[in-house]
Amino acid sequence: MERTFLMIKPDGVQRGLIGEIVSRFERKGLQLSAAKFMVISRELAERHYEEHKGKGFYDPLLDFITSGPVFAMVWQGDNVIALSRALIGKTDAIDALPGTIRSDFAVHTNFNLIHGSDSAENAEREIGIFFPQSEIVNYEHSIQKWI
Ligand code: D4T
Repeated sequence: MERTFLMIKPDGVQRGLIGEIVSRFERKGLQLSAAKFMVISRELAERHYEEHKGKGFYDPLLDFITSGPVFAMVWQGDNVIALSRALIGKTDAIDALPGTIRSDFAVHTNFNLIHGSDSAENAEREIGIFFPQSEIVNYEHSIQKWI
């Protein structure tokens, strides 16, 4: 089974969308493995977004992601990386398909509510940045046989 890192960004928290967003992943049948409500340090933000260093939106992105609390999570399930990216929608809300989180709630690319890992490699890297092994909960998700 695959794992991914999802994070409701400061705009999603401030707009009161944690419950709405989490419920979409729950209803899909994915399994929550870890969650943490926290304010990201500058150093952690730099590690998380290192692939964007040097781009025009990098500094504003770091300012934004450290500007308030985020809700960081690990989810697991078959194809969870692609499935969660599909539920989230394209980066720019204009391109996001109706019914996706970004289409339903986001207006601007820099306030796009949630991050989702885009590859297995990045998922493991990001999970490792945010969660020590001891905070990841392994348990039997009894509905899995029906998903
Ligand atoms: P994240 O990584 O936050 O899940 O977003 P995406 O995977 O959908 O998009 P990304 O990595 O290309 O961008 C990371 C982050 O930067 C913001 N951003 C992006 C921005 O403010 N302006 C831009 O032009 C782009 C491309 C939004 C998401």
